[in-house]
Amino acid sequence: MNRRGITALENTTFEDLEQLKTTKNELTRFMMTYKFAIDEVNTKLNILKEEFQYIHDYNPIEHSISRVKSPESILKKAYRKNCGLSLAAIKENIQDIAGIRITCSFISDIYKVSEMITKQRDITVIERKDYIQNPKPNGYQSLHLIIKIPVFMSDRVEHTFVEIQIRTIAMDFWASLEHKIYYKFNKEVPERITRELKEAAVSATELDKKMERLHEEVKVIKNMENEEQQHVSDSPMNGEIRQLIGLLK
Ligand code: 0O2
Repeated sequence: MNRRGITALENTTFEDLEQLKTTKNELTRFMMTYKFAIDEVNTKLNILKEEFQYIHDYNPIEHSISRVKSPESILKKAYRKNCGLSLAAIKENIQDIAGIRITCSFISDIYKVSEMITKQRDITVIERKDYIQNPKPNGYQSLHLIIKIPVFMSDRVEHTFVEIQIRTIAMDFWASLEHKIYYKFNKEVPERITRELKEAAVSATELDKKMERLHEEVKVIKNMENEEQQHVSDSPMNGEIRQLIGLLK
């Protein structure tokens, strides 16, 4: 440690240390709130997944990932938004500190999952951006929700923002690679690449639509098969066979 550092330490009072400890505690609890908010939404997602699978024999959620924004990214965003650096200002103005990304199998699943989440009574929808109905000019597609969820701490309830992005596998594939390419080119992408990325987004949409159509067709075939099976098992002949099997037991 250099001389200046030693002098600073020598001049530190007990009150300074106490203040430092309080600030550190506040900051840790602040960040923990977002982790708990994510835990709560993840629990809801797990319940929806399991129940949906049980009822419909099908799971609309392929996978989901979550993250709490790093303190560095939070500060950068606070500077960019010029919203002030107090915890209260950050809490109010930065709504994506807690983020969850849900990847669905089909476009229709996105809206099903979104509805299942937003109709829960303890969730308040603050904002809904449908970049599927209205893709961004670069081709980006996703359904974005900003929700508020109560987090029950030991001494208070914190109503906490969570950003939820819901997209298909194809949309996610495009967004992940676009993010990488953008990052690699240091945010200055040549015009040809921008155009080709947009074309790739259109191809991803076509793929999504094709898969959705096939999914619907297979559903109709399955339903017809089920009805046929039901018809066979309801027939009087089948009743007699069941009786015979019963006697043989
Ligand atoms: P990160 O690192 O993913 O969190 P905001 O900046 O959130 O206040 P904005 O831009 O209107 O306001 O929010 P929007 O449109 O809802 O987008 C927020 C997030 O969506 C981004 O977060 C990205 O994760 C994603 N996103 C939006 N547009 C694009 C895009 O063109 N390409 C890709 N790959 N992702 C996009 P962050 O904070 O930018 O980044």
